[in-house]
Amino acid sequence: MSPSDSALFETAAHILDRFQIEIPSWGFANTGTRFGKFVQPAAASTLEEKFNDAAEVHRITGATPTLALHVLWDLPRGLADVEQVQALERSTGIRAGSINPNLFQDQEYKFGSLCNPSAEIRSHALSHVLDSIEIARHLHARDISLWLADGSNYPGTQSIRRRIEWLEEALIASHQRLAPDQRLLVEYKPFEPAFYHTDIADWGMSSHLCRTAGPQAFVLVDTGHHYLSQNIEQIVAWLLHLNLLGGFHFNDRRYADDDLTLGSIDPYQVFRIFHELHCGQSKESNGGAAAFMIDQSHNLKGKIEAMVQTVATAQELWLKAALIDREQLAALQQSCDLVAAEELFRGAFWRDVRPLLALWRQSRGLAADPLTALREDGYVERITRERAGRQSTVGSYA
Ligand code: RM4
Ligand code: MN
Ligand code: MN
Repeated sequence: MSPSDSALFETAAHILDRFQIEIPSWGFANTGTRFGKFVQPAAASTLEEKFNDAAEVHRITGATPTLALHVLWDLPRGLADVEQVQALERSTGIRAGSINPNLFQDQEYKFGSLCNPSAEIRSHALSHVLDSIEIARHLHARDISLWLADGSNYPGTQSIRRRIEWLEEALIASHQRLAPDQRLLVEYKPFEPAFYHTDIADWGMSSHLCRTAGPQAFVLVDTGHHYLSQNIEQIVAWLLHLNLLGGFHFNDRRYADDDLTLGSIDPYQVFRIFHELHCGQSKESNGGAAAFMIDQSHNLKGKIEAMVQTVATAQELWLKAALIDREQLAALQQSCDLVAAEELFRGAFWRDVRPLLALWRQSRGLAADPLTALREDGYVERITRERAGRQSTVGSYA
């Protein structure tokens, strides 16, 4: 290696060593669309299987030490299931990541959870959030990640204003229960399942709610939760400016909340978001305090393969964006040298960093090509054999 190559490698290694991304337990389970599910024999159906699959992804990529958990799906008995999670943490080396309350599946949430007109249902929803905070505390999980399906389908059928007040009350009460090292992440989404109004529809509403709740509440940006053509990197820049960026749910989309593999449709957008994060803080950390999480459902692709592909894509785009010469870019921006600034930016995007990543992987005892390594190590074949025949429940739309 020439001196300049080895300096570049050192810089890249420093960046990659610090890059971690959280994977979701639901990414390993059978999921589908509202029209039905195509079951996969290798899909995880128990929490143990989800932890094992997460450990395999971490073994191959070295970048996914934590697993996001959904309370209803992964800890159906609430606090009573914490011990099992702790045992799985010990046996797999994977730690519990963000804790996701589930306020959208119970029948009583038909007209909303924290925003339901019924005080009784609102209080039931709030106690589930408080239980989730307690679960997170026992698991030493920093983040409680809140997504509400609340909203309405027809104009005039709900009081948008009353629901804002109920939401504020619930988030203030939730924030009071946080331990000093915990955070409440508030996710927004413009529509679906509600099709007329959604109670937390965009980053402005989410920002207001975080500010009202307290200093440990932050906005969660799910890349699929925007209207088409919205400038997500500008939202990220604003949230960084306001010190309100809590984290991301990464995925890609073509039309709506498609939950496709990160970078499969528009890798340039992910690069642009990553550039804002690199601008926002020093290169020391993984986007500052912002939690990087994947929120994808792999309906057609093999689940573990899709997850490994996602992590490798995230690493490539993170590294490309990290290597932008930001000093030179700042000078070009200052002098309004538009084409030169744009070419520098685009040039960084087009740079092939895969050889650098392969070198880094080898230097850290990982396989140079993670997807080939996954295919060769036999894990997926083994679980396909072991788990086959156990998934018989096929959900359908009607
Ligand atoms: C939502 C949102 C949440 C996820 C649920 C299952 O669209 O992205 O983060 O937990 O789906
Ligand atoms: Mn999400
Ligand atoms: Mn979503």
